Amino acid sequence: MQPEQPDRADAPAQPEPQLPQEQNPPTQSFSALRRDVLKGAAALASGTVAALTLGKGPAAAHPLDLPTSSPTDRPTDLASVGTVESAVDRAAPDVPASDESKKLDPYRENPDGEYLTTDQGLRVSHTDDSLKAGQRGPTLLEDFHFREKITHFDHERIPERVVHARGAGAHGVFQVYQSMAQYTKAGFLQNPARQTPVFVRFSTVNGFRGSADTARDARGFATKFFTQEGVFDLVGNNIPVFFIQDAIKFPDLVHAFKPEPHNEIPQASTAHDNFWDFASLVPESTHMNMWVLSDRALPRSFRMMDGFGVNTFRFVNEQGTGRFIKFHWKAVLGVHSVVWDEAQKLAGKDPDWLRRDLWEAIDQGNFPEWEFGVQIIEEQDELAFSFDVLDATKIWPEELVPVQRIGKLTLNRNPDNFFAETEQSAFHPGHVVAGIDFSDDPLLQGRLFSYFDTQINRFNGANFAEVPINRPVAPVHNNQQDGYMRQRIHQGRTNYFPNSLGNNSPNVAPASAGGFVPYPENVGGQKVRARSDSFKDYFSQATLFWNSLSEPERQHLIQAAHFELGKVETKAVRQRMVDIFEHVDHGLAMQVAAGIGIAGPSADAPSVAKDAVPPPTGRRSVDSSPVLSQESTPKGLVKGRKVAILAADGVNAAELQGVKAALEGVGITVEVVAPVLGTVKGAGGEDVPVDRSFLTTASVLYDGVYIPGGNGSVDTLKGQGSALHFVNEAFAHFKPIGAIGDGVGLLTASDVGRVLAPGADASSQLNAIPGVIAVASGADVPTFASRLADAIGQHRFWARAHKDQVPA
Ligand code: HDE
Repeated sequence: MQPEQPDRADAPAQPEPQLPQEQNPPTQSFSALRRDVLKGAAALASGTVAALTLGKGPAAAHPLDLPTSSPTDRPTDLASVGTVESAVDRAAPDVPASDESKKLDPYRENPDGEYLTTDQGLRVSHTDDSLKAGQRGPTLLEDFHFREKITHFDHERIPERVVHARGAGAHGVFQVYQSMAQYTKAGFLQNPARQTPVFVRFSTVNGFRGSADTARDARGFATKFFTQEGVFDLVGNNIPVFFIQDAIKFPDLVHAFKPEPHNEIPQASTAHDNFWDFASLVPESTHMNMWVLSDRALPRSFRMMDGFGVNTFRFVNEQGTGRFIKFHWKAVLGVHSVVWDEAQKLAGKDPDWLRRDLWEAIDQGNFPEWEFGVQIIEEQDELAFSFDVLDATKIWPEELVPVQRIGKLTLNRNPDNFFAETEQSAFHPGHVVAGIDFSDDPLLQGRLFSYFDTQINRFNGANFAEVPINRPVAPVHNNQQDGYMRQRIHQGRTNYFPNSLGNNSPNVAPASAGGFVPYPENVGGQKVRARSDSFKDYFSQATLFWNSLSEPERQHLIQAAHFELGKVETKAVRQRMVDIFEHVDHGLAMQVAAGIGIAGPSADAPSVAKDAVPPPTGRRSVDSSPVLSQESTPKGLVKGRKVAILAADGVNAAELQGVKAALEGVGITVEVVAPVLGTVKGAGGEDVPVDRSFLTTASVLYDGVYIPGGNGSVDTLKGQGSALHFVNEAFAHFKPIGAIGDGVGLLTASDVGRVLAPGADASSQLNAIPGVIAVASGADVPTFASRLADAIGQHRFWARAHKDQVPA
């Protein structure tokens, strides 16, 4: 920080801006950073996070810049984590804090208490009227402030990503559990004490930048590791396979799933003729289409989905030994989904649902976590499996190739600015570090070209790596120069290599000094436009996926196919898709056909995949993989879940507040929903604050519902369609519902009451329904709250019968 200039003596104190440097010097000493971490951790523990705001100026440390979890927090034994505690809660680590996460500090700008200036730093005295010749006269061209303000506004947009346009990002940290030196020399995978800062961007694939978060789609899961040896981008999805095998088909695929070109309809949806026309003609897409029709395409939260690198990469160790690998992210909270009806309603009620969830969770200190996993196949086993290891439409079943959990990712800080960070983050699978290399997977090979090209388009030039969010923390020295928006100021006379006038700097680095040396793979063969026969088993893993799903998941998939294909007007396309499903499973084909006006597979069914070949026999394979079912996902962690309490005047305030406090105590966000905002009067005259009115919220925004007792309250709610609908909808979406005393009456008054046998005791019938907890007035509130929290931890109760009788 520089001393204040005399002519600024009247201005609020402000540090001078600092020139960006190639290697950002630490802005704080380690001990100061440690102090901030401890302060931050203490604040988190005492719940006073809000009081700890960014200090002014570039040198101030953000208490959330640094992680509060340790590599030893490995939640391998999820049972030991407890039912409602996240692994992140455990003791803060005693590992060196890394100055790397401060790299954005020099670029931060905080207007708090400052004067408005032009882009040139000139203070502006008036910004609400343009400069005119007379109060009612024409605007003068001389008005540089007007022209700068409007011109800058006119240029506020950069091209949105052609795919993955809609996204949300967060900062975090990665730590490896133990050295992976046996397999890779990647610096960030050697030392469990090393914290590598990361920036993660989640996205949908199909929709435009303003589309809804909950569209049926794959989700992008792109991670930028700012390692000390350079940036490593793991640009993955939440689905482990892809639609196509060769990158040259990507433009066709994307054109087919995007809105149709003549009328730009539909937005963010594959439910139209073009997409399914393409899918029915490209059988290699079948496996991915099964995943997209499954619940995986409707994540409840970015925090509750797994991630996959999809393509096959290589680990290379110090000895030069290469191995095929696939990358995984395993969500500590488990993989959970919403139902399709809910997803569609969320798209209107809160199109920012997933973005908001991520933001709020991090804001509340419920830091999302994933374990980093790798599957490793030795080179000599390249041909040992029934699938080709280079085929991105295939998984490596975990039963055959276990996922080794090697580290943990924690997202602990929201961006300061969406555009500067999330929108401008530029990912590229070709950003690798020494120790990680590519395979010949033809999808990956094409991606290695595409992403650099796309960034040049988005940033109007090749200097995108100089934008603060993309800057490596490793030093950058090369002879690349000039171009749009060049930031770095190259010093010295030489800008070429080799040179003698500049001491041959910057010089190339041998492998021993960390220089990247491509893996010396043997390649050979004829130059052909062709595909290996080993890629032509299009269906066996689609069948494997189908075989692995639980019954509710299968029904959801069939309903999804009914919806998607039900929107397809061309009958021949619907028929061809049924014929494709016939290759996966006859029962599946028949059930899909039954919902879309098709009799069943046609006599032509074999011809939809003329060049298909069965998987080779005698190689390692499985018919089903239980881990692919969301039924087997971790459950019980409730932090960051949301519960609505339905109330009106006359509510039993003790029952309301007791349950609210207990749920909040385990990290659940609780909102009181009432007919109008303000307060409701408790039966004893207490004022209970209301968080949302029925008009401004909906059951789809919650994981569960609680109805406390209180005659007056429940009588009012029984007379409100919105309250009855709230209950119906939560029930039909399989959500936990709890009610105490009179509150049970709202359940019986809603359509849930129709599933009960008349005359018999309502409460005991309700309690027999999975996920419904109905207790009498005077029941022990903590016990009830703990049962409700346990139910929330189960996510949904798919086994709930009769739900078709209750309208959502
Ligand atoms: Fe991408 N993809 N992709 N993709 N992709 C892009 O790059 C591309 C593929 C993925 O949050 C684009 O910066 C080709 C597979 C994610 O910024 C573009 C092929 C997987 C993101 C591009 C694929 C992905 C992108 C558009 C076929 C999962 C968003 C904007 C060979 C492993 C990253 C951009 C972010 C973005 C090209 C296939 C994941 C056009 C040619 C497979 C998560 O370059």
